[in-house]
Amino acid sequence: MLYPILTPSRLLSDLSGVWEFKLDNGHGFEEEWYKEALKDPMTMPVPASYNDLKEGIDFRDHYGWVFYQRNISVPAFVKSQRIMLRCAAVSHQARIYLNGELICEHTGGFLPFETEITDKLKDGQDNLLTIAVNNVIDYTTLPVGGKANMLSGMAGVDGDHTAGKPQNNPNFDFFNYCGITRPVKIYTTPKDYIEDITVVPQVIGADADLAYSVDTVGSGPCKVEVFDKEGNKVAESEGAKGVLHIKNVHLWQPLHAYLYDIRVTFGEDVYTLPYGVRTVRVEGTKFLINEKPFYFKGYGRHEDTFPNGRGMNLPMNTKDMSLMKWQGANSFRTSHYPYSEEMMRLCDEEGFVVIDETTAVGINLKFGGGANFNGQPVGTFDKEHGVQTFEHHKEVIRDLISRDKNHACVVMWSIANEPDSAAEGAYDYFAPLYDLARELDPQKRPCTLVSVQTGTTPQSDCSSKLSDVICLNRYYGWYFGGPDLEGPEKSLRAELDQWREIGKPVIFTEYGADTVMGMHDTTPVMYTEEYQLEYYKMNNKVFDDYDFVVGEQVWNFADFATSQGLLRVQGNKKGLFTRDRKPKLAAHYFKDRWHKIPDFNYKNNI
Ligand code: GCB
Repeated sequence: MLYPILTPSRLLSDLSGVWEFKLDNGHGFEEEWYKEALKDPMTMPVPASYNDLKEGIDFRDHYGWVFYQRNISVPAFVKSQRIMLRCAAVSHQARIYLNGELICEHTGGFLPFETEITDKLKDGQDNLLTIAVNNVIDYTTLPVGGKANMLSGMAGVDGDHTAGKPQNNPNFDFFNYCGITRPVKIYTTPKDYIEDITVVPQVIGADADLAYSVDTVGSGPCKVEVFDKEGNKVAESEGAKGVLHIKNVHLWQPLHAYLYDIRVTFGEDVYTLPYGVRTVRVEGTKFLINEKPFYFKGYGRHEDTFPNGRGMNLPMNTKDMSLMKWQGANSFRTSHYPYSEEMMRLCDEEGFVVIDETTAVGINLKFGGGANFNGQPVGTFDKEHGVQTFEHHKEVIRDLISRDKNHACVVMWSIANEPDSAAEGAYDYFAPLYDLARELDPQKRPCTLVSVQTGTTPQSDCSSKLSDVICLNRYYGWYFGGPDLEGPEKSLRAELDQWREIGKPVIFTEYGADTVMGMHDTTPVMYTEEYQLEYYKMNNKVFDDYDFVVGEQVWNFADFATSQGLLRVQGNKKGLFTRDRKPKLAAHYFKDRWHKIPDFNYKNNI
């Protein structure tokens, strides 16, 4: 799916701004709120998560639907074009009404969807646009929620305490922010238009061949041209499919990005795609970018800021990129959902390497003692009582790859975070999903799933067979041991000795310790900044001893909001930075360490 842009043939209008807003009282649909202007609405910015923008727990933890509304109209001069309404992300379920008519429904909170409105707009008048948004998560959704009303497993209590009023029970450790979290836009195209563009690079010596295909609707001649940064045309081709040959190609390199502009012309339609040329593959225990062994230095992150919640925050994206570069990092994982298209484009521009994750977090009923769904232990993949996410999981993989396939920054797909990957039925659930991702990705990037520490071994984890790279979330010295770090160090070494036998590269995609900014002690006791430092030093010392460990991504880049619970002091405090991006002690330690570790060939001499 193409990112909407302004081109010589396409108009773009961003509907960001202050909309009317109302929480559903349980009768919104029955009373047809979408048919006329909302009565007694509040104001609400779009894009943003609404949760932190008004006061009170009932507002923050509202369960169910909310209604957003505004008027739209388009200038008469675009009426000869095809007019599209596009939402970049609505968490988690959307129903869109135009002038009271349901025109589109979508499930899944982190990927774009669009609908044509050309013939639905009234000429010369305002049109009432209503977007109803539902935040309910359950065993059919991604991310996964437990039974409504039960207190979260992450809260550290057994699941048999029920809450008084309906509420979500996230089976994951981040606040269930929701709303219209990314921009809503109207864009136009000519009636005969470019629907999609796919480009696959192949580097041959100093040159590159870009195999392209353009999906079109209607008829017309198709031309593709490639321009370098100075605006010189370096390749061109005719037809909807073909190969573009670039002589002396300038490669996109981690932290040294280079983007060409690929301009596609189809009849009257024109679209320009920024494009980085690079290769990615796994060989033995090495992860090769442009044929050189790459070492991942960076983070698991969240799209989480105050008061935007998960709402797109362009200044913070820019600040985060600056902080990550200040630290000498080169990569992050989009834990635990696809990030905004704006962030992915920024990573392309800045040369940041991304492991691109789906929304599949919480496919693990062992959290909360297995009590999430029926109040009794249930197999995660139990056909009757387990998760019912498989079909939606396929949709998410399809939509994620369709959105992000052309990004140079994306070097690997993460199919899920911490699923119950050693459970009965896990292999059968995941094998078709890997097949699907591999079939759909035109660049055939490596695929992984991010493996949980509890209940998995290299022998039992289906990731050992399915993944090209083993990604481990490990908390030796935090949830597993600590404050003594000697025992955890031995256990970590013992585990790595086993992974060596699998013969695949290993990346630590999470390791970390909760740390309250400003809490210090001469003895590194848990929760102090000193303990976080000692914890990381121990883990890093071990990673450095294993040549097949090809990356370290700390948990987390910054502190972030979560559901309330006994283990969460106003959120998860494992950040190297606070939520407002002030560095803890360990941030300085990593700055020193990562600037000494080269992006390539780090482990060559071990
Ligand atoms: C994990 C999860 C992550 C949590 C983290 C923690 O394993 O993948 O979502 O936030 O642990 O801090 O407990």
